[in-house]
Amino acid sequence: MKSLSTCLLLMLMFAGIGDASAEDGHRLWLRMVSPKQQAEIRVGDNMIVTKTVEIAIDELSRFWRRNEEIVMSGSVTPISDDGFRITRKGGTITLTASTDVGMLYGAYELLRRQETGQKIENNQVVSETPRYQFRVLDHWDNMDGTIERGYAGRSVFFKNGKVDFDKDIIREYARANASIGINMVVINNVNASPKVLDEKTLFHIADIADILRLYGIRLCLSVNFASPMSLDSLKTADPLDEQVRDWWKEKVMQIYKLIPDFGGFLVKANSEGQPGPMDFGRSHADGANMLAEVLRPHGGIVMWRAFVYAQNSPDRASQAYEEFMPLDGTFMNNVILQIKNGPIDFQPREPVSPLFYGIQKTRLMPEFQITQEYTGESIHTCFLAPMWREFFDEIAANARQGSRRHFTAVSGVSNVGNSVNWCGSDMAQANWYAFGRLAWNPDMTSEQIAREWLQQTFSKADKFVSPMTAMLCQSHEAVVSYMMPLGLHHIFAGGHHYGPEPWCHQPGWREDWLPRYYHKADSTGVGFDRTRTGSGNVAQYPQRLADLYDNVETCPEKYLLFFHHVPWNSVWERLCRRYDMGVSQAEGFAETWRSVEKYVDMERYERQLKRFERQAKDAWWWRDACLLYFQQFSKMPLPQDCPAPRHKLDDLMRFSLRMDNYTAADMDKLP
Ligand code: GCW
Repeated sequence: MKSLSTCLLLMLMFAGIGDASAEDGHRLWLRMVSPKQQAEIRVGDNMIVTKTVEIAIDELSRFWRRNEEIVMSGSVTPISDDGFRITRKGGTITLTASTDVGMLYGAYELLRRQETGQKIENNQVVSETPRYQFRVLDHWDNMDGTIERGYAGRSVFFKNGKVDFDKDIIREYARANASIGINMVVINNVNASPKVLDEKTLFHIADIADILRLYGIRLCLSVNFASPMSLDSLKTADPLDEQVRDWWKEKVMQIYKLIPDFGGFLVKANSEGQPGPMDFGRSHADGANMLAEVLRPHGGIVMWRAFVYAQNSPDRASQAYEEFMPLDGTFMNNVILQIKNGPIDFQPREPVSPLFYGIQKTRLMPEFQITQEYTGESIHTCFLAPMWREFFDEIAANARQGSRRHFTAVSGVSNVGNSVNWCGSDMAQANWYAFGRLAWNPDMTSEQIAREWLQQTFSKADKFVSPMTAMLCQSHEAVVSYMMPLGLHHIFAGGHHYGPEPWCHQPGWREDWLPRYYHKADSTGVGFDRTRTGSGNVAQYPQRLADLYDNVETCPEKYLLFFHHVPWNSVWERLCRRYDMGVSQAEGFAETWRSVEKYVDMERYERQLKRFERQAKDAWWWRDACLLYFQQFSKMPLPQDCPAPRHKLDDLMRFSLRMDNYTAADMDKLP
């Protein structure tokens, strides 16, 4: 064993991270305070001290405040997948890992336990390995610096068409990711500019990769399938064309020369206007395999998105399954199909995409959306862990029924931008945190995640943590209730996805971009008939689920209007009550927040209070807009004990919200 005081100099390099400063939210959940005297960390001789291990040592020596000494030790028997083991014997805690990244994860686990008051008992063994091999954050950042569906400012990677970043910010970003186990990031939008593969651009991207690598994170890129045509004037991007294959081969070699641990490509092909193999008469598999083949020798993967839907199809929910099921078994094994959790598009609630049950011979990864495109952007508090848990639980429940799909990766569309608190809203940081924690261990409960996030981010006082945990864990259901209860979905206006516009009608627009395609409200009832006698979508599910969803009596109420068109008299009252429940929950959020004021610093308190107040108003807006609009068809009165609407339908219909990205400054312009 050698003492590590020699590493102190090096540690100074990382000073600055986590220093006490004004509470602007920038420090995220990493608000650790250093002890007066740095902890001494001992390092076993069997360990190679890489730069990543140095970071682990630095974090522990600066922030470990307990009396136990820490010994870091390489593992004699391998611990798989960057996992770690923590044991305590008397006053010595031993952290064991087989890889340097495992050591770093172990260090963050120790600090998390310290910060959340979880003791490690004598002789206790804490042993963890991540459930999924790739835990991926997808950024929808454009090279001009804007972020598609981003509500937290501009890109931290790009500006004015170029790679442009602040090294300290990228280091802090990487550190935050590593602290929750994220090990891959895709830094650019799936609607990808070919320019990202330009040699000059790659050169600068490599600088970002150099920083991420220290924290065990592999950089990936979204690629435009027609890049060979745009960048080098090839006549085609046909994946079976020799020249095209050579082009990609060379490009990939160029990338690996600059970024030896490059993770791979994410591809949105033949979807929403993006080019793809089908433009050349080839299949998704032809396209994905061509890229997989050139990446394979370097250890890279292809994440091929299954988010496809053709114009004006009878049921958008069925499209991806129809397109991808016939291809199952034809993808190379370094291709992972990246499938959105639900069959439509990141709605507040959807059933699990049937592809997760159907696909058997291809690797899969769910794609969640951390950025709140459809759940209130950076204004509404909507803690998404319960929603993601619902997904994992349904997959697990179905696995017990015999049809099972093991996936090795999980991805989430990031909510990070250059705003001072990274996510635009302080509460939205919880979703970044929850994504990482669930990608590491999908068995964690939402309460556990909320609790530890709150303790680290705000205060450990139980009078703060308990009510706020309850509130966070309720928030997703509340959002579903006041926006789109009982299986309603996509009743946003085309163009923005913030407020309600169930009436939205734009001549010439694609039908499946308009709310009425989804709610199908008419004089006979409401909801999308996806039964066997309707669109037939239920038949894409395994028999047990298909039967369950097909029958209006057994269909879970939360999916009722997703699968059934039901008469008004059977649903009207329930609908009204759901909306009201959502509204009163949202009103409760502001109250809860006021009740914990003394535990929160001024800046974050005020900033968040405004948002909670807006959220409550928006809940009313949603409720009134939807109920008054539907009432034109139901012709039924609101139940007697339901409060009178606060808005008039005409006023709401006249109000037009044509902005994509809100800032808090816009909040007052809403109804
Ligand atoms: O959710 C929708 C968004 C688009 C997005 C697309 C996708 C990146 O409205 O902005 O494009 O899905 O996931 O490809």
